[in-house]
Amino acid sequence: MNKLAFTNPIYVTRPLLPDLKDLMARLQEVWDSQWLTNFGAQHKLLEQRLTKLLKVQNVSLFNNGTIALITACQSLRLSGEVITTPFTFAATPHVLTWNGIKPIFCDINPETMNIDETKIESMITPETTGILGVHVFGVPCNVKVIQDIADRYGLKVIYDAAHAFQCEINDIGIGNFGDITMFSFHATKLFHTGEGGALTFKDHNLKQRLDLLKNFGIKNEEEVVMPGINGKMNEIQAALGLAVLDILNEEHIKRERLLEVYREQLSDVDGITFQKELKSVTQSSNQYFVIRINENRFGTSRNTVHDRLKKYNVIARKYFYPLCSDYTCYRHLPSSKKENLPVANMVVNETLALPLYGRLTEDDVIKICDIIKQESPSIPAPHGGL
Ligand code: T4K
Repeated sequence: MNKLAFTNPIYVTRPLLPDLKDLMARLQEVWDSQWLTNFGAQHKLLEQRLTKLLKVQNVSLFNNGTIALITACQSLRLSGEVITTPFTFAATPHVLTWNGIKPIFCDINPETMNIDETKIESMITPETTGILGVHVFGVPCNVKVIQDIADRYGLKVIYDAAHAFQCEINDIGIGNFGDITMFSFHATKLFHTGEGGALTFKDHNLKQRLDLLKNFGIKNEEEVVMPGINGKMNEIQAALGLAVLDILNEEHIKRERLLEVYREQLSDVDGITFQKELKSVTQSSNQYFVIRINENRFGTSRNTVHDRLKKYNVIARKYFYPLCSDYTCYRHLPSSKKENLPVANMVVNETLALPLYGRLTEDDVIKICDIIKQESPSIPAPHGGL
């Protein structure tokens, strides 16, 4: 391995870990209560704190983001077809399939990499019941236009905000848009509970329905009123979440600085572009840093940059390659045809998620950028001659 390579692997992310003593203090409360799951005190407190932090009216916690999204589709009684993006993690279209719904893949906007709102309307059929947008890498969809379309056609809107924790549009929490928004609290997310997730929504009536759906449909000891699932977050997950909340702000600030360094280092490189955020975004999620590499202008392909970084022990990720529309379970769908998704098919071969987490140093980021820039024939060799 090259002598300038990192000694330990630099992953795309690392979990935010509270001091063990702080976590133990919370776990002590759980132990004292002898209450491990089924809507305990930690669960209640985390729901309260997240309602405030996310600036939303209702939060319902789940054991993971995927089950939360499956339950969201159930709660709104979505059926038939739902229009979504192919440029996302596998969970997004899979939750539709698990609900017996056909995912209809819509092309994406090349700058935000989100569902192209100008193409949604042409994909609506009599079978369409909803739109499932993804705020990919934490950059919001065009929520206003999507809501206008939904209102005109009587469709429900669900947002997969797995990456968009604490993102705000004009100071409004991202979880206020659409009928329901899902957040993932997986270990790889800035705010996490190990595994976990949540739904946020404005309609207070949904709270009761969701609480039933995530607890087998059990209303009381003698009544089961709907075919629910087990989607409950347990007390240990919630306790971890509460401990992580206490150090979240510090992590945001550290990531903010690392993002500045990435942008300083890479903004003038021909052939490298960043995901574009709407001007209305007043708070970013700082969840991922994803670049696009145009092979013709940069001189080297995304795949080559990825492989070279790996030689230096930097494990960047080609999120979200392959497109969901290319999975064996979806490629037969008419909407999956490459000619229907030209932008998504181009973007998916150009994106690279670079390491971003608070324990990285600014020097680490500069070194990662040097390795990347060394790829470009138009740029002089970086310090130290890699
Ligand atoms: N919708 C979207 C748009 C999503 O991105 C996701 C999840 C979901 C829905 C579903 O939400 P959940 O049901 O997961 O709550 C990871 C995560 O497992 C997944 O949650 C996440 N999206 C996706 C974008 O990333 P992988 O396959 O990349 O995970 P993995 O294990 O390769 O982890 C990535 C890197 O993180 C590793 O190289 C090292 C580091 N890592 C990971 C774990 C688990 C750690 O340092 N410590 C850890 O404990 O999917």
